Amino acid sequence: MLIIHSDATRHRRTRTELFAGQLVAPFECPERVDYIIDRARAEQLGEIRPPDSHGLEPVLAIHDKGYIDFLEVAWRDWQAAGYEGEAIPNIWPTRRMPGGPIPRHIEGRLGYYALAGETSLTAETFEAALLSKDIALTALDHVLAHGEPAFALCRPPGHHAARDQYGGYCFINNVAVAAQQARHRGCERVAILDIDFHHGNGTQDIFYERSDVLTLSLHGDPMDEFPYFLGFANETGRGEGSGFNVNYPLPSGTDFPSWLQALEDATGKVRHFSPELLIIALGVDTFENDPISSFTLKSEDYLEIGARIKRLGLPTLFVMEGGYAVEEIGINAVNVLKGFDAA
Ligand code: SP5
Ligand code: ZN
Repeated sequence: MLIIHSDATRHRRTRTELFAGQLVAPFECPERVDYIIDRARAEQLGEIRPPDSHGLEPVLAIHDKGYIDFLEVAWRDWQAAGYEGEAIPNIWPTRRMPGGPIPRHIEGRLGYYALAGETSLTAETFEAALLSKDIALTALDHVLAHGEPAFALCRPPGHHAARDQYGGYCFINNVAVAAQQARHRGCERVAILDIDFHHGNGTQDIFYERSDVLTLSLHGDPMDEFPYFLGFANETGRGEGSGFNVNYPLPSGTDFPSWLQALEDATGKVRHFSPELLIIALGVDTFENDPISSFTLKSEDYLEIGARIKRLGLPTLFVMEGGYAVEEIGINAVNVLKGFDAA
């Protein structure tokens, strides 16, 4: 399988993540990509190619212009305010004070555009987010041109990012940008199947009122897990999009047999939709030793996941999302791709 990868993803290396009341070394670190690419090489998974530049237009087909402009200047404005740490929001337009104008001060603008406070913004953030979507779009080019699968080794991840919000380590929604680009290039129906441990809230929200992009997500029950405020089973789409969003909130401790049942239901819905393109939001934070998650999948299980996805017989784009058991992330992510290729 073709792999799109860039060494430049390592330029995003933040120092701080707000976690459990402390600033800790971020879970979403550059070494994640090192382990995956090393394993892909060792397993001779396929050719590794750098991304091509795709410009901003595909991004603006999904994201708000004001939001993208904010990402571009946020670090400069944060520094200009005299702040010395990495940029972290500390106030939001919450339930009792929504609806005002977008603030002028960077502290207010951070809260306006952030959906969570764990994701630090730094000098390299905007460039990194742009590179990550170029990786996804280059892999998409290959799938569309040849009908063959491809793996976009994206970092930072994307599925938590909404039209005008960042957080959950995500800034640009790579799978959404790729899906919209595929629509633009003539795919009538696109399915996005999100198997990251966390609900793909950004992706759901972006396509919630559309019937041309089917969104499905298997994830930890938001009653107990990030992002807490979206991802419930009764969220099935709105208007035109009614019936075109499917959520599988699963309890803490979910094991592989139970997880597979949800996957089988989801693949049945994908089949029924008969998309021209399948995009997998590939997170491996469902792994038993993941430090921030609570499912119990084992490394060998990821082979079976790849095989099940292959059975759909669709042109398939894999896009990397989460996975924080860094030493095992290479084995787990590459096992999905190996399982797909072997089936
Ligand atoms: C792309 C991706 O996987 N983003 C995940 C972002 C999660 N950030 C918040 C982590 C907070 C963990 N809290 C643990 C709750 C109890 N399991
Ligand atoms: Zn995740």
